[in-house]
Amino acid sequence: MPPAVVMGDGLPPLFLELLGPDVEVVPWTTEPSSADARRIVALITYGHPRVDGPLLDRFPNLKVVTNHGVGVDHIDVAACAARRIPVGNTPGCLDASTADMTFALLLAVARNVVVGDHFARGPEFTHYDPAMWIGSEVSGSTLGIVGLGRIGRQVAQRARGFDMRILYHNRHRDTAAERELGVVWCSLDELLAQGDFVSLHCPLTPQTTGLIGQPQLRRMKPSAFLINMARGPVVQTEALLVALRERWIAGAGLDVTDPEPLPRNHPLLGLDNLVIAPHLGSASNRTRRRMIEMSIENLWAGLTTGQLSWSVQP
Ligand code: 8YV
Repeated sequence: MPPAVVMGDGLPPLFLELLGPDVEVVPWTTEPSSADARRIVALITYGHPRVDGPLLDRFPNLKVVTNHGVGVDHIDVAACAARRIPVGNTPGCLDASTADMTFALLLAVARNVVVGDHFARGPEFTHYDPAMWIGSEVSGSTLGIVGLGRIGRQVAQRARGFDMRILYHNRHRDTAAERELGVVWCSLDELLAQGDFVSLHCPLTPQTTGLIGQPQLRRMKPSAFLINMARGPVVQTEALLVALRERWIAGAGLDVTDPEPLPRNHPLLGLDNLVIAPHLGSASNRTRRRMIEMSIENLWAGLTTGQLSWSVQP
């Protein structure tokens, strides 16, 4: 049998190794020749390339779109469904690593880990002064989780270890989580007003786009920190810039930005009350391996039975 031809860009060596010789990977293109386009039976979305109706229409033999990752805001899932092309993703396996990273950013910004690191390496650090780089205590503080899905729950579990009071805001109340994790539902406004840390874990949808803007940042305490582990456009970038500059809030930890990456001369990048990571939520060895395995399982299911192990509904 000739290898199945799939389109995917930037796949790391492990991905190619696990795909094996039965799959030929060709570079991502939105303008294939019609002969090339007919060969493509699957799209592997690695690192969020846009998939929409016009792109799908270029590939008449497409059987599956398999996404490396859980968030599918870059894929028009309804357009796929309309063409009977299943979309797979990798839920669950990245919850723990993303929750770990949430706490990495939260602790880093609250306890001056990054600015302290720069200082400790620099020429100014000539003697120890107990008055320097005093941060905000995480233990015993109040955490507000926006989006108590799988990842939000794992964040709550970790927060319990820090003796935090945990508020959450979700479209629906989760009484099981309230019982199991001791989390308390409240309105977004109340969560913003009470949280010492406000941590975003919702998917990017029309409802969550721009969710955190000037009025929401104004509602937060001047001592509070915003953590965005969701998607950049959930936070209005210009509003966050003003809030951090003018100290409406104490600081922010961002794993994602809008745009991503920010232009290299963006003023946010000059602020020392911001800790920023290049979208590392799921970037641990174990998680990345599992994401690849799940993407490949979905790929083969799409090419054979059409019934994916993990599929996204429109
Ligand atoms: C991935 C992510 O880095 O799962 C997600 O939604 O954003 C990340 O885990 C990304 O999907 C890479 O393909």
